[in-house]
Amino acid sequence: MTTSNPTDDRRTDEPTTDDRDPLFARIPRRDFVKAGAAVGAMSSLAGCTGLLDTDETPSGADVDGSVPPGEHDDYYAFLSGGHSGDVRVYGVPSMRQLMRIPVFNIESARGYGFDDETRAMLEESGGYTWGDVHHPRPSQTDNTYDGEWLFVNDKANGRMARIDLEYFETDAIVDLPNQQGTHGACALMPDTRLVFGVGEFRVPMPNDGRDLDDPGAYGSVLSAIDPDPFNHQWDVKVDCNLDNGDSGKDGTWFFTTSYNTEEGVTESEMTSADTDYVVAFNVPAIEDAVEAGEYEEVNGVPVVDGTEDSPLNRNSEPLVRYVDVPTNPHGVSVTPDGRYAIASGKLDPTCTIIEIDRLDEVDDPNDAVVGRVNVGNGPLHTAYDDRGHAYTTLFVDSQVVKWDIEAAVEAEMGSEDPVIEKHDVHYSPGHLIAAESYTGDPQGDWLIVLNKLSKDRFLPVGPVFPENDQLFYIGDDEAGMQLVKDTPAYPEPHDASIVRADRLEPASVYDPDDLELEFISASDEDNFVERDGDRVHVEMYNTRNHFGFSDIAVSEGDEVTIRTTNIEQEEDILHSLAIPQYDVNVKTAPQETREVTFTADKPGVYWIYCAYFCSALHLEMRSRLLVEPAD
Ligand code: CUK
Ligand code: CUA
Ligand code: CA
Repeated sequence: MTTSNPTDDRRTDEPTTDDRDPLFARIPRRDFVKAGAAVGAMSSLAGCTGLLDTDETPSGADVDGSVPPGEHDDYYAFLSGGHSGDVRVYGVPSMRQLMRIPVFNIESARGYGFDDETRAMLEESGGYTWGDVHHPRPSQTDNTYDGEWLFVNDKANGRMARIDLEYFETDAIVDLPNQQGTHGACALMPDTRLVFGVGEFRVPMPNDGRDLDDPGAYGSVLSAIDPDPFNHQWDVKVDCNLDNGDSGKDGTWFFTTSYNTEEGVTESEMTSADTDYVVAFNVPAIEDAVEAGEYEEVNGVPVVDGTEDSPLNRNSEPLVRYVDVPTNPHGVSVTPDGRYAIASGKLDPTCTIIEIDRLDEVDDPNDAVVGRVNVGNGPLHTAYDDRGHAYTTLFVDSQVVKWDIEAAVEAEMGSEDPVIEKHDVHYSPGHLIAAESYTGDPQGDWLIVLNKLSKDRFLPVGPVFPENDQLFYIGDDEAGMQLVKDTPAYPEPHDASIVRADRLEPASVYDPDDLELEFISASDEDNFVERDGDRVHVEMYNTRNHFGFSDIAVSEGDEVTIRTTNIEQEEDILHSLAIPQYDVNVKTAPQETREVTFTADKPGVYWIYCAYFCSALHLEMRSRLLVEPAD
């Protein structure tokens, strides 16, 4: 493997300061030198050439990405957990993992899937115990992250979920009945008016046993969801499959790739054609069709016909435009200025550039293709900085390639000239994401490359390897891309979003008004045990170091509901209500009320305890569940 990371022309002058990057402002000069040495040492160990010659004085941009103990990162990164079903929150540039947010999985430490409310949410969206999260995309206002929500897909079961970024918790899941694998996920920009789930697997519609072995009759849909409340609005149906998706910046077009225009069911069928599509959905035109009643209802959802032969596509304003691109593309992403949609070739060594405004003007959508740059082998995804550069992952070459977008539009089709630099990554990268890359205003400093394979990069831990998320500093065009650190990741992140920390305002305690269940104070009236036949309802507070009741007596066979409030005012003091052998563990953060229902089917004494280490008397924070035998 080769790199063309420039080292020889490295500047040796004083560090530059960059107002946009607060890290520069707070790291004194001597720490830059230390930082540079650390990077140099790491890169030589790793056999990664051309990062830094430690004999040289590092330039200002040789940032090692370290954040001193007690200090905070500049960015949040939200990484998808893949088939772990969660989302992970990292700080950037430290790459410290700060939190995990369960979404489609159950997670005992957060009580997620254990209390009645989250259990019902998972049950009502299909009752699955797992999901496959690929694309975490934050909401935006005016093409800027607004810190309100994060939307994610479930490729395993055709669902989308919404994460509330005040509480960092999943607050809604919607099942998309006409979609089997929801792959791409993204909101409609600039203002998150809709959220889209992109259907990857072609299936009969409805998928009720008809057309079992008639793949020609299968189809996929793009599903539109109202962000608040999180409910399904409509689908638009296509013949081909759909893969990744991204939104234009002005509320008109939504783009997806399709790698199976052949409508095949085997790998060889799916790769038999020379070209596939970027599928461009004209969202206002589709909404007009829905409004005009031009749809068929499938599984209770209005489905608009966006297939190639649809009469709705023969209007002056087609609902869906199909742009030919080389075979089996993968990622598609819109440039920060909203001008171009760029599709990565996967099986073809190029990225195809579509000029978005031209889609409104041209008769043949292929006339909207204004550039095709030869980037290298296996291009999968493309991210952007604030200086007109695109960064594309090359899965096969295990590299990231940096190229110039306008130069690629100027250059001949298939030219390599727009390529500025290639840098090795370790190994086989899928997505990459630059800070606020998919907004109107990328930050241009940090880039995370999500490598599917780590091979030799970490201590061996058996046959299931961690992935390797590599952090690059990309803020110095003269020095080139600089590899700053490797970060092992539990399987398996696919994509990420990086959001400036000051755009979020996370809560540190709950506001009881935001919760459905009523707050239970320490007063006697609020705490009671009520029996109605064989139903027992308990309400009790919890705090350091006790529960509202020291005993709860029930009879074998009772259906017991315990509602509990953590009445602590102080942040970071959590308690849980755990019941051994009853599979109960409900976490309550300060001012939070949760409820759990179970059947007391085992007679005996069960020590209700707190599973969060909350104080010196944490072990004494206990209550007894006494289950009287039935006979
Ligand atoms: S991703 Cu889902 S297969 Cu390239 Cu956006 Cu990994
Ligand atoms: Cu409360 Cu431990
Ligand atoms: Ca194909």
